[in-house]
Amino acid sequence: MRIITSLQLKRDRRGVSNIIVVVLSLVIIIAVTSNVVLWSYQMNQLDWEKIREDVKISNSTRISARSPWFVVQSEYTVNNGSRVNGTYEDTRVADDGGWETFQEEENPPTYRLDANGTFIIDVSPYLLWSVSTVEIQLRYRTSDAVENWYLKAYNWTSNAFSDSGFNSTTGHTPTTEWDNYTVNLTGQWRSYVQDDGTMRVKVHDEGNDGVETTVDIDFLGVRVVASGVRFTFRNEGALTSHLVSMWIVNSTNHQRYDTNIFVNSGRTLNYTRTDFSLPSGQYTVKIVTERGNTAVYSGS
Ligand SMILES: [Ca+2]
Ligand SMILES: [Ca+2]
Ligand SMILES: [Ca+2]
Repeated sequence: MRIITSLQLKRDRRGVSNIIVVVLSLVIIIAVTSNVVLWSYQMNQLDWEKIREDVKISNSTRISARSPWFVVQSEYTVNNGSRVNGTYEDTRVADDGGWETFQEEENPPTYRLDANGTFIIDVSPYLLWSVSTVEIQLRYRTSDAVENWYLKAYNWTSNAFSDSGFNSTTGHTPTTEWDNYTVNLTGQWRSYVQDDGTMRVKVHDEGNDGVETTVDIDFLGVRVVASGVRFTFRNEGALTSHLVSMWIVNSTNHQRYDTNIFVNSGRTLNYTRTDFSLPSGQYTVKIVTERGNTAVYSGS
């Protein structure tokens, strides 16, 4: 009787341990299978996105691009005359209702005004080798139209303010309303810009005259005209494309550039670079998307 009970107990224990083994095995199988299914689904999702991405380069063109305006960094130095109202910050934005007022020197019968400020061109997106010229623009208003007003820049070679080589050296005759006066430094611009982009720009009167003039300066800025490239991208896919790099390739050079461009589905996007130019002759542009797709454009 005792032997039979003992055998029965052993069989029950084996049965329980078999059940535990089976249950544990099932748990492991389910965990492994679900991970494989999930991983496979994620892979399929990425593959699906990659396949459906369809971005093209529809054009690339050499262009001439104007930079934004670079404005004065600190208060103007008034060499002749005086500052009577406002600050240099009022001259940093055009047509904003704020201006800085200067007055000719009170030394009758002659009145003079001469003020200059420091401007810094951002040379990281506008590399100096790509610059073809520099423009200076003044928006101002005078209390009389007796004399002309002049723009000059500091020539770092001759160490003097000058307008030598400017497209206009005859000054601007004011209307006593708000006037824009723009000069272009032509191919001579390089003498007026330091390697780090620093320029000094001066506004001054025509000369000794008998009328004490007040000058409101609403805006004074400099900008570069740079050569660059404009690319046109077209996203014909259903998903937004993220373009992460670009290659410019010709027979002698393969150059890679980082990009961070998003092109929405169905959209055409123009994208300008002024930190490099297209090589002469036949070239190929290749873009690479974050999903690993590429698009190629050939031009000359
Ligand atoms: Ca004068
Ligand atoms: Ca005057
Ligand atoms: Ca202003």
